[in-house]
Amino acid sequence: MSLKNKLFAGFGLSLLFNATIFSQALPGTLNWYNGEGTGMQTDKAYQLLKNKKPKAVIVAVIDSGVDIEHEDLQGKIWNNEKEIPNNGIDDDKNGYIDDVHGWNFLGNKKGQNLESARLEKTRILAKLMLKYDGIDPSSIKKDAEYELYLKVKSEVEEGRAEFEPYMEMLKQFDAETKKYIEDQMNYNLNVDFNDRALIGDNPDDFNDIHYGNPDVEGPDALHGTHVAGIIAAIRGNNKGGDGVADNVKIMSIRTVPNGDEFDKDIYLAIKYAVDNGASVINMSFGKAYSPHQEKVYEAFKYADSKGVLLIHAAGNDAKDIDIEPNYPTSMYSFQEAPLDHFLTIGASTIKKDSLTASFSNFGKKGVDIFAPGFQIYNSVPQSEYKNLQGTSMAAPMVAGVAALLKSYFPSLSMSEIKSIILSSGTKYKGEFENLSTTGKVVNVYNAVKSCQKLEATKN
Ligand SMILES: [Ca+2]
Ligand SMILES: [Ca+2]
Ligand SMILES: [Ca+2]
Repeated sequence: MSLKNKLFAGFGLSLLFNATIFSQALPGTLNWYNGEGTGMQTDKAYQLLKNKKPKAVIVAVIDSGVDIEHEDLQGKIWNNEKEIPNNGIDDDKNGYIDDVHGWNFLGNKKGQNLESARLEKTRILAKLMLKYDGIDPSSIKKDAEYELYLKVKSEVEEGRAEFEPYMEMLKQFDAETKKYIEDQMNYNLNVDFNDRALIGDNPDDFNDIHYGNPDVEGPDALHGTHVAGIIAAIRGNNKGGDGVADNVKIMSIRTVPNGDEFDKDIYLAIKYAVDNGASVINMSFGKAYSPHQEKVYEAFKYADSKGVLLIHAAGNDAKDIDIEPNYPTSMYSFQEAPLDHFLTIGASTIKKDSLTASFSNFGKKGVDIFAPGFQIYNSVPQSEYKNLQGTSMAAPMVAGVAALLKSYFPSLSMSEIKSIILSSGTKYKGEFENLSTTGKVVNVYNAVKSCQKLEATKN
């Protein structure tokens, strides 16, 4: 990929977060994702629900943080009723002090927050170079670890070589591009940057869990606030966009920095969400390497056993994830059986003749279904709004749908709801058919009709 393309695809947070940013609403696209045509038919589905009373559902947003004071998220933020804020006491004894709206794993007790981090390949290289750098190759055992060392070394070196020349001409770039290049060189691809020093724990010790702080917004909540808005933004108030679900509470769990998320934070975030009442967990993040994938899978199995639905963005590299995984995944090499409560989501567009978003990952086994992830106008911090795109936006569409269905049909299990989301989607013929297990785009109207039928059999 050329630098220009990379910068475009990667503007601001996007390479890390699977999103591309546009600053203005595009004509004719406001709330398209909830509409008819290629949309999810959410608005039409609400006609079927007029006389039904919903029950609030908690959705955990494991992300960069959420602006919980956003005007379009008022009344939509989870409140931990059993926790008294700011008294320095873990009132509900869940292991987290003053966690009123969620938790921030990327911070310390002083209230300082980690903003930028290395990519996982950079972290792996930093560890392995202590063992292999400067050692005569003929004396080294050529095992899998050594192969990994060579691979990440060349990837990090290639990355740095690509950005290095631009460091000399930073003045020519706008602020956002300049920051992107500097972040790559100083943090993401810098083996010498200790990205866990501020937090102070050992990221490889999963028993070392007393870290973080209650600041669920953090220094850069753009991505997480947009994700939260797609799920929950107030509908029909003529501000920003409409959320998918009208009776949800967002639990913000800050774990995703500008750089790759840590497996330990993801593991703990999932456990936190499950133990504190979330029914759905949105995961709009991903990375190429995952050193503690067995532990992440353990957390997934825990969520699965409790009937909590995990929803993961497929990623934005326009690649087949059946061949090259994007972690976390529903198909770990060591996994005994598929998880019942896991969905991987690709991104679709408003246009029927180019339905697949050009950046979206795909996979006949690894991606379950597609949902709108292009030209999505919704909330960003400071009560503002932006158009973003990415599979990061498609995943919360489905998190919103799952929450909507659970809120209006509480007698249905999450496993039944997941099956209905997959079976009730709109099928499209042609190439699109082969990009996911279902070949479909989510259809809320059909899903509600299926839920009504299933609910009737239970009464
Ligand atoms: Ca607590
Ligand atoms: Ca407290
Ligand atoms: Ca709104």
